[in-house]
Amino acid sequence: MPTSLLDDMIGVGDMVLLEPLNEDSFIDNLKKRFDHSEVYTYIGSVVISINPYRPLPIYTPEKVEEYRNRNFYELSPHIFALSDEAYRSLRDQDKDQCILITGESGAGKTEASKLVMSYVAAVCGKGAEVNQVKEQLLQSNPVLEAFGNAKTVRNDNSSRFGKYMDIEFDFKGDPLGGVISNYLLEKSRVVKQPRGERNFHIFYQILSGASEDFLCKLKLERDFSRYNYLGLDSARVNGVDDAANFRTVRNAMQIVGFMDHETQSVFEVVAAVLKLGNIEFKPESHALALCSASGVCLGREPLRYCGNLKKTWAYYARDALAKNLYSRLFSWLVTRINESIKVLKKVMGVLDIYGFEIFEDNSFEQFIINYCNEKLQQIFIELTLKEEQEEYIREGIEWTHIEYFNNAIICDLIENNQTGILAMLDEECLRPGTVTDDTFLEKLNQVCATHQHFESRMSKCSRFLNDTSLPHSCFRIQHYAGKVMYQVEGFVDKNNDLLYRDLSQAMWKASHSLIKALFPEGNPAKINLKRPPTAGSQFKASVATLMKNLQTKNPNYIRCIKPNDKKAAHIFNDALVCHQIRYLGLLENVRVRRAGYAFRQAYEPCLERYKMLCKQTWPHWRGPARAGVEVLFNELEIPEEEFSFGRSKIFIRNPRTLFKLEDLRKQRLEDLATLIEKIYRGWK
Ligand code: AD9
Ligand code: MG
Repeated sequence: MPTSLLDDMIGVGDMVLLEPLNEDSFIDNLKKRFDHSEVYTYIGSVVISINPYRPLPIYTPEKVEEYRNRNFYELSPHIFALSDEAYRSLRDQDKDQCILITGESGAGKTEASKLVMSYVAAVCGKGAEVNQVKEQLLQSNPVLEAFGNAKTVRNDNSSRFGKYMDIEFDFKGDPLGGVISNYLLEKSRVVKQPRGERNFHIFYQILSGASEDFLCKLKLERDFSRYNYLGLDSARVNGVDDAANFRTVRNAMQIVGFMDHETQSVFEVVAAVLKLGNIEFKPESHALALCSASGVCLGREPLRYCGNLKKTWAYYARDALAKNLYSRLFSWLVTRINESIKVLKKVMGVLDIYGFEIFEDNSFEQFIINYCNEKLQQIFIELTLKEEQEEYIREGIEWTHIEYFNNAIICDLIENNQTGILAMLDEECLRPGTVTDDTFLEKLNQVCATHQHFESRMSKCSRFLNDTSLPHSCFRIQHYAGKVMYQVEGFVDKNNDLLYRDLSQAMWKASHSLIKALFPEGNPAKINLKRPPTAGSQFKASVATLMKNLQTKNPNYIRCIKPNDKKAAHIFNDALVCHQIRYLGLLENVRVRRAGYAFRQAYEPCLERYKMLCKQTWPHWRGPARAGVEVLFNELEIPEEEFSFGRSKIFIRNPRTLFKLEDLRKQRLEDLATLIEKIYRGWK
């Protein structure tokens, strides 16, 4: 199949046009494009995005203008084209949209979500009021990133929480506001970070960027190494200016609408968390005392907590308090931002979660993060097919169902109400008697042993008895994106997420009004003997709500791919990319798209593009566009089985037909050019 010279060089922009189609050609195409700084490629309307790991000059205001109001396929693939399409469908067809951004950690999801938001902000409405709304929406990003992102081994700016933001528009398509939902912050990071990683950015930002005066007020010292919670390695990150970022965050908080005293309170809590980490307990004192004397600024009154806790428990309680304080502060920030930006009209949702991750040691947090990614993959599968099917039905076209790998089975392993891992974990956490991580694992071994995607050496199933790569204290899940071994240690505790009631009460008694507000359950008048829901079940419920919400909207997909493990520009690791396109199911995606009708286009633009190929339609066709396309296809003798006339669009089955049209068009243009040149020469 001849493709154009340009395609040979930089690859085809839409994988649907790739000939032949196989894994090698798929990767080769991505690589060619990547080498030519073409980081976006389509599969139909799905955008594949490869992280360039360097600034590209393709997000300028001029580019925005270029993509504005243009048809999806008219220009080279770009995240702006998808953003434009989504925005216009929302504005003109009144269809709620959602943008689903997936990919593993470091693949570029967060950057993509910001690009979508900034594109939409650039093209929608003007005027002082609208601009203020836009600014508030955009500036919520630096605030949440400072508090919810951190440097990990995989990504220097890794999201440690999931975020879904609905941007709300009025009937004219002007933005009115938004609502943010956040998903489980990885709060264990507050007290401990894996080697080579950092705590949340805000801690380093405040120490680097706050004035002497402000630090003094907060009773903080500038030196990171003074704080136990900041760990020792990787305090500075290459290319990251913590001090400058601190100014950005403060400015953003102001734009979002935080009052000065609120900002002050927030930083006081951040300082309190840092100082909590430095509290030490003497072996002989079996009492835990959190008081202002120890440097924790929790209000004017000294705050004391005395209980009969052993030393290890004292540290445990201290860390539990720090984690709770911080994660509640985070949720409060989200609520507070929502207060500034909330209204309810037609919406465009942007989902940017933490990507699938495999570390050396994987714990409860990775389990939750990877579960969330399973659910998103699941919704991709459901909605891609659903959308595809619906379009055929809408347009009155017949089509046959195509099989697809379905990860529902893995979701079920995790979330099944009776036999899922989360249910097992909850059951253990609620069971009276001695409950440990090991008893939880035993239970898993009994219930999940025969599940295809579950592996454990202790399981009754003898499949893994001799697998020495799988320690006794671990279980392994074969996720859609790869096998992950989870250390069971800490699961029960993290799922329980209990804070000693006395500590909640102590916090509630603080004279610091924000801290008091963060611990409402500490109010003795409101003692609730019912156990709070576990971390796992809360997460499951919020993910379920999210999925329901997404299903009511028209989906737009950005599939992010990470080209290398080095966070480096210009490196394209074939094996790594191959692994990702496999688990993302991208090849199947192309096949589904092709098995039905590879191409579809509304009648008008189709006629516009090809009318030069037929005398009756060139240069003008008077009549409905559909009839024009009919005449055109007749004249070109395109076999009948190759296309279908839908209600508003022409559907073309085989990409070859499209190639043929394109080639004819190119030929015709060349002929015209030669002709014009001849005439021109004749004149001379
Ligand atoms: V995680 O699951 O939150 O750990 P993400 O969100 O997928 O991950 P992120 O968007 O944070 O990854 O991208 C990682 C880094 O890659 C960014 O900090 C940028 O330095 C770099 N990046 C990503 N996308 C682009 C881009 N379009 N242009 C330039 C980019 N650099
Ligand atoms: Mg991210």
